Amino acid sequence: MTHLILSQDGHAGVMTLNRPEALNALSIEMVQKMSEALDKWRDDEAIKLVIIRSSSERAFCAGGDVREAVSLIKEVSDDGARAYFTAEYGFDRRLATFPKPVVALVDGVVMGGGFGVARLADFMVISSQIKMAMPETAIGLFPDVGASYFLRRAPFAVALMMGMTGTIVGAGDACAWHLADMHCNADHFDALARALSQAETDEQVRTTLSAYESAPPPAEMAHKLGLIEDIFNQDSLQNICDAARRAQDDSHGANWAAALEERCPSSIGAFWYMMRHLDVPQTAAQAIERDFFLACKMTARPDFVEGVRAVLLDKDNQPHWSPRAISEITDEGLADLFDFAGITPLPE
Ligand code: QUE
Repeated sequence: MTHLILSQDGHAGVMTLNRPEALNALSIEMVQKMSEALDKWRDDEAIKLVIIRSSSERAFCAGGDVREAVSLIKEVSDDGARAYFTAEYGFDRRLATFPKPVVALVDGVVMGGGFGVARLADFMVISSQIKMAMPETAIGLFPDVGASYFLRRAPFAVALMMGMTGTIVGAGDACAWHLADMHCNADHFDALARALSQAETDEQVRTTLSAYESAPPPAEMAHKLGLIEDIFNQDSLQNICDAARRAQDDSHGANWAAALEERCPSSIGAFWYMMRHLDVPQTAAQAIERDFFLACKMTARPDFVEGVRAVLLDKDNQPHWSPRAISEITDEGLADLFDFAGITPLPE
């Protein structure tokens, strides 16, 4: 079975993710094929836009194939994950800088590296059934693929909440927080793709999209922005954890407090530090290039292999993190994670 189907429909180059048994998790082979397709379509005058979608209503894409990254570390070398991230982020950067309109049609699970693919497109169209998250703090990684850039479309406290806790967001909140561009009934995705394939100009892409837009379902968390700000706009990691614990009478507050206790302390700290202390990336490509350095550092630490073991391989959900708790995370330790001396950048 081919995990990526490439086709040309009218003026559109279409990529259909087709690995439903792994919720379309992105293997090196899939992202390399996607990169080759973009390189070909960039210079092909007959192609006026690109559409990215899934063959399955269960998932747009669950993320990077972190199982593959871990087997490279175990079988090749400590920096074996570098090959994985070179392929994945190389595609992400191509996508973010592609000169023709890219439309992602998103239904079902859209998480991690899959959220990246959807959001690095120019137009992210979502169905009412999406489950959207950046879940990497559960596996000792960090919200990558440019998340420190694109999550800022939402209020800052929401970006921190999503990145630190991996909270799953539905279509209503995704629209309310400007994380997606528009809602369209998934039953209309085929007709929308067909209509888009007839568009010859950027303007026609826009008007076609507008014609298929419909009201999203009600937001579930957006009315809790005040609570989210009270918790996540604290000036230290420990104060965020304490504020979440004080909010446990709220169902979301209880989930955030639990996530901050259970997920990887270094991953949570890394994202918080990146958002609070480092320069704001000016472009998605800049964010992806910084993420490459941090991914090389984070995947050379034991937490990544341990997190993938606990969540995806053994599925015992009992990871042993080191450091074990956020109370053990120091600013000096976090600053060390962002010392990129000696790491070769993401290749051109
Ligand atoms: C955090 C993640 C990922 C995850 C779970 C997390 C991730 C990812 C997958 C995944 C899911 C289903 C599959 C698969 C991978 O799960 O990035 O191969 O079949 O790809 O808690 O970052």
